[in-house]
Amino acid sequence: MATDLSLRESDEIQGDILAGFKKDNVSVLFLKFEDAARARDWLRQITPQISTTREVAAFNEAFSRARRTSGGDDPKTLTATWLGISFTYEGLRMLATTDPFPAPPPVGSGLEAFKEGSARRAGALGDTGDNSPESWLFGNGKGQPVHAVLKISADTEKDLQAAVEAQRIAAAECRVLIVYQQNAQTLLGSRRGKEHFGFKDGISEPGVRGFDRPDPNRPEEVEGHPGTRIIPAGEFVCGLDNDPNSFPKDKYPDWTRNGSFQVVRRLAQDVPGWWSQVGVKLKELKLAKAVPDGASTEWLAARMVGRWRSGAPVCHFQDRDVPNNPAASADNDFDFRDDLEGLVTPLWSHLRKTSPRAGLQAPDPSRPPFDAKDLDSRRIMRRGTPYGAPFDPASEGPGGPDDPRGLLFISYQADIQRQFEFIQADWMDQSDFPPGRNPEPGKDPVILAADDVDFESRESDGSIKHTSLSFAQFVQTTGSVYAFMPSLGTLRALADGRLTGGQTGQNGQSSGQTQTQQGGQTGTQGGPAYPCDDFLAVPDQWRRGGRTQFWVGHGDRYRKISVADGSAHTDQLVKGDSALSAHDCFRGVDRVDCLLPMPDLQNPGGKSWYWCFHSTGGRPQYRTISITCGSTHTAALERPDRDLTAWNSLNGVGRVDCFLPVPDQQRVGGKSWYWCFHTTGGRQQYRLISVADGAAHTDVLERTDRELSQWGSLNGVAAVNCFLPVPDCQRIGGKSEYWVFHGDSYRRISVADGSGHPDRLVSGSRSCSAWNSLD
Ligand code: N7H
Repeated sequence: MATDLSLRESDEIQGDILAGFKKDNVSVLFLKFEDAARARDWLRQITPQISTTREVAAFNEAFSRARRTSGGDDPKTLTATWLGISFTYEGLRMLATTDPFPAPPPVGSGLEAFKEGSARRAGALGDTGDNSPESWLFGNGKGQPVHAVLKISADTEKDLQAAVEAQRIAAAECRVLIVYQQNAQTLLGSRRGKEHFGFKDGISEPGVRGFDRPDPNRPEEVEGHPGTRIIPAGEFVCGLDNDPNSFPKDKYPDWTRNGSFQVVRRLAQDVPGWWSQVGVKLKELKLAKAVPDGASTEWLAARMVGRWRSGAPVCHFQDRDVPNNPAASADNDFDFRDDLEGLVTPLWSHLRKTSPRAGLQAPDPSRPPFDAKDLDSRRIMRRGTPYGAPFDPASEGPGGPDDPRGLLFISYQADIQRQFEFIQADWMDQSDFPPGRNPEPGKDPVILAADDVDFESRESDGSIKHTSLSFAQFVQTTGSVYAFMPSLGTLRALADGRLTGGQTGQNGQSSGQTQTQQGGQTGTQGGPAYPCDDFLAVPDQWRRGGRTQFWVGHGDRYRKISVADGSAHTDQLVKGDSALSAHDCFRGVDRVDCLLPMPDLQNPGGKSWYWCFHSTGGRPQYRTISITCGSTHTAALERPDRDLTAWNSLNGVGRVDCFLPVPDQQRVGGKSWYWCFHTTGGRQQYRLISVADGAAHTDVLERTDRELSQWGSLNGVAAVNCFLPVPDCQRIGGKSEYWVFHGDSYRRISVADGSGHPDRLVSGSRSCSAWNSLD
């Protein structure tokens, strides 16, 4: 059975939730709306720039592939800048002009936690004393309110600055104030991938059903990541299937569907303080003869975390760290079942406090330990990045002991209460977790200490010795916000002042109630439209009897329509939706990105040939198919999938969206020229390529990528889905006309023959629902 990885293709779920941004440079802008109507204008403007899971997943996959090909170096030319947007409860209410919770959310639920916000939940979370909201830099509920959180992630500092500057201008124009900006960046050199205490982070993230490929031999775990359990997507994305122990998926309000709740916390780390405490505690343990003679500060610190600095787990590498061992650093294949007492990895270590796996003894010791599966509903998706310069005792400036540094902690979950808050309040901050033990294990000494932990060691007679260690706290909460990261559909609805309405199916395209009119205004109209992925002219039905027939692809379906010649270009549905999977030649294809007719193989001997581009499983590929002319139009697979890298001219392309044949350069001198529109690094660009006639169909990159803004006729279009030639307006008076489909709208443009191929907007964007055949 084919593995369902359809979440990788989601245009609805924002990037970063399932497909992490994974960028070195991050800026989080905490925003306040001065004027709700202007904030909606701002949202309408930035929504097309918001990353989707499909884009980020495809990029990450292309990046990893290029890295493997180059023997481990980062591909310098593959870059992307990602944007993610989320809103606090007050922010949602202002945009939607209505209360997102007309009835109070269920008591004790994550929805209630979101509505109350981080500052009001502070007491229960250990955010008291030095950690209390009074000293927070944002989200404290008393200073400037936070309505939205914009996360910007880029490969280089320069790209980040440019993106932040553009967003500053866009926000200022719409009276959206930046009340706080927190920059963060991955540490460099030998510290890469580590947080400020010096430990590798981001190793253990949950796998997600429908997004991560299961291992054929251990289907409950992610392929290539032994020990990483695959858990239901509904634990992170509201409204999707979730664990039976979780908040019922159908009790989430409609506007949350395909969105995720986000926790953002600025956690300041006192690095010298933390390490000197470890040294002091080691001396105490040595005096108590509770540790082996050779135990070092590193040895104890590794037990506090549960992993050594390199990431190697203490349970597999008990005596010392194994630096420069990539397999050990990524090792996640353990579950503590063989260490229920915590003699190897202490029960109070950060790892076991935040994710006890299968090493959690039930309070009644006669009962078996919990199964790791029982704790699936407590997992969170962590997307944090360190901020501040790394500690350097010799530095008087950046890097000095007083220089601010810490972790910009970000997590995604469907239920803030059952997931983030439970981990923090009921596990990390509870001395008696795991429960029923005497002495109590103690709190998490990495983050939430000011408590005694019970250090256990084995005596020579086999008995267990308990040594109490008192830890002070060296991580301080200095800002916190609970936000909601909506689906793309809900973002469009919010920009229209509604909570729902722009909503779509699970991975789907927008239902088309948002219409872009000429001039860039947005309004609503009509029934749902049929957003088009691609058009293919039926080979022998071009302008026959004054009508031209096309197949129109949409997701995993297609239909047949016809368009009449003449000024009205009346369109009709010829045949309703069929499943792509009904044809062998599309087997395994989730969605066709575009079909390119082979220029010299159109109808020789009653058969036409096509390259079919698709990015099933997030991997850009193409296959060759043929279609026979005549009444049945039988389609056949001629050559199976190959990677896009087989095309010289498509080097570095993330996903091919569509080709526009250069009208006066088709089969001229044995070559045909195309503008190739592609999405790479999260944004659409276009390049010019040529394909030669002949068996090899040699392709050449004729001109490298350019921005869409070079096309005056595409002004305001974020990405073109496909071009449809207006059948009776091809090369008439030196001009060819096309309908350009973008989002759930279309417009009409013309392209002139000759050098420069000047383009012109013929008529502005309207909803696709204006087509009878696309309703
Ligand atoms: Fe933690 N650290 O450096 O010690 N964290 N964390 N965390 N954390 C983890 O396995 C750290 C914080 C989790 O599945 C590692 O990926 C620091 C909060 C969870 O085995 C390291 C801070 C919360 C895991 C750190 C901090 C969590 C985890 C090992 C704050 C939740 C996965 C790397 C300054 C409320 C556990 C890895 C698993 C791992 C550190 C905060 C949760 C090194 C410095 C607030 C669920």
